[in-house]
Amino acid sequence: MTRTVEVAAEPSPYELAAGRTALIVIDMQRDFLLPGGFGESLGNDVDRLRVVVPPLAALLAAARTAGLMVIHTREGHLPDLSDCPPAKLNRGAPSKRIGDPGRYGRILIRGEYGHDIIDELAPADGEVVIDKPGKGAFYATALHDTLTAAGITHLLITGVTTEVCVHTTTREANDRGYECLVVSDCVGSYFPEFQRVGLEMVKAQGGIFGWVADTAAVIPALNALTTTAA
Ligand code: C5J
Repeated sequence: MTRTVEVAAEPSPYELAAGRTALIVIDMQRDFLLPGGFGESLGNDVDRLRVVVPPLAALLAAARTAGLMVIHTREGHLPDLSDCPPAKLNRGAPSKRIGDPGRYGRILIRGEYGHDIIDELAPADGEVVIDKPGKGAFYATALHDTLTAAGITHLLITGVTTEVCVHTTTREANDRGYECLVVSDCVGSYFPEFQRVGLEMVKAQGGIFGWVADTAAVIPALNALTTTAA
């Protein structure tokens, strides 16, 4: 029988299932988070994303100790941009487009320094890294097959940005039958109102996309999973 631990979540308690839960860390990339990077060059305040790093590092450590599968994602494109639709390429500030030179290499291009994950949250050996061309982590990737093969049914969703890649991935996961909990202090937006409303939308209408809880609720539950496994 699968061991479960209850997380005090909204809109109702969430059953954290041992062996069936994965932690998804979305797009904690230098291009989005580093001062002087792509995100900041668009006029955004990267500190709004950087507040996520300490709680997410603590959650990652607890998830690793509890033996959860950990999946990291990176948004980005091939150097020849053949996987980037014109509709995506041509939007945004004309001087700062995907593939243009940026402070940390070509913007959102695989293999560039800025495309990779920040040092504080670097993937550990054996953790899966999904390179995704879209906002959603399921689109044009092996994520669903990877999770299915591992018997994963529950997702703890974290990363940036709340209303873009976190929301798109959460919605895609719902349509594929996953039970999603968005960890509120481990997701970030450049826009405070989008952060607030983005989280409201997940848990509205009885949890239309899933559950919301913070690390103060999730980490003790992970620790309890670790303890009961011993
Ligand atoms: C954006 C993302 N905001 N990871 N990407 O373009 O949310």
